[in-house]
Amino acid sequence: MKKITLYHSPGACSMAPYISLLEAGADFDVNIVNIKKNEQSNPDYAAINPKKKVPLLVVDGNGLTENVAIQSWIAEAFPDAGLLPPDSWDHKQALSYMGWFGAGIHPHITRHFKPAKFTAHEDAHDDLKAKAHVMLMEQLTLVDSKLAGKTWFFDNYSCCDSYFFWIYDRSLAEGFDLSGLKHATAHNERMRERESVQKVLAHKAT
Ligand SMILES: N[C@@H](CCC(=O)N[C@@H](CS)C(=O)NCC(=O)O)C(=O)O
Repeated sequence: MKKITLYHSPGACSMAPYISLLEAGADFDVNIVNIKKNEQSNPDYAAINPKKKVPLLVVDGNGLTENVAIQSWIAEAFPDAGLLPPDSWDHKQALSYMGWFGAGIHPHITRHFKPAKFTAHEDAHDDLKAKAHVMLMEQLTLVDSKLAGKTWFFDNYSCCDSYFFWIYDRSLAEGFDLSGLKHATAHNERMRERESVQKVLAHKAT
């Protein structure tokens, strides 16, 4: 059996693979890297993940970064969980969703959360945040339309659902009003009923 360790910070995007590992019934450890305490920059962690980000998945001593890759690995390592659609086209559509969430949506949340990372001018922060908000809402509205009439992104629950759960939840934490996104909001409510999600939400940093 493979030794699997997920490096995770509560509230961070590492929630998505954490949920997927639980959904897969995997035997794994969780090591907390609290980004609120900047622990991702600790030399010990930077030595195993020079990107200084979570998530990091270590499998038998080998590290894998980037949500899209980690989620894909989990789905392939635990095929019985059906975390990616079996049909080849749908499988690529699932990768397309996850690529979008990671590269096309997550950065807007980061810009809103930490504008100081993107400009040295404090008087530009409000403008940067306002633009990030507009761009984020545009993307979330599009995701909302994709979820119309659906329970999950595909016929069955997949790792796209855990990834979007984090996007939605993190956007709420930024204080955005998402109540107009009816399908995405219903998706979030369905996700919150899952045992895996409840367990991950209950796992706080110590
Ligand atoms: N492209 C990466 C993004 C990872 C990422 O930005 N993680 C955030 C947490 S949500 C992080 O570790 N931030 C710490 C920092 O930027 O210092 C992925 O999808 O895995």
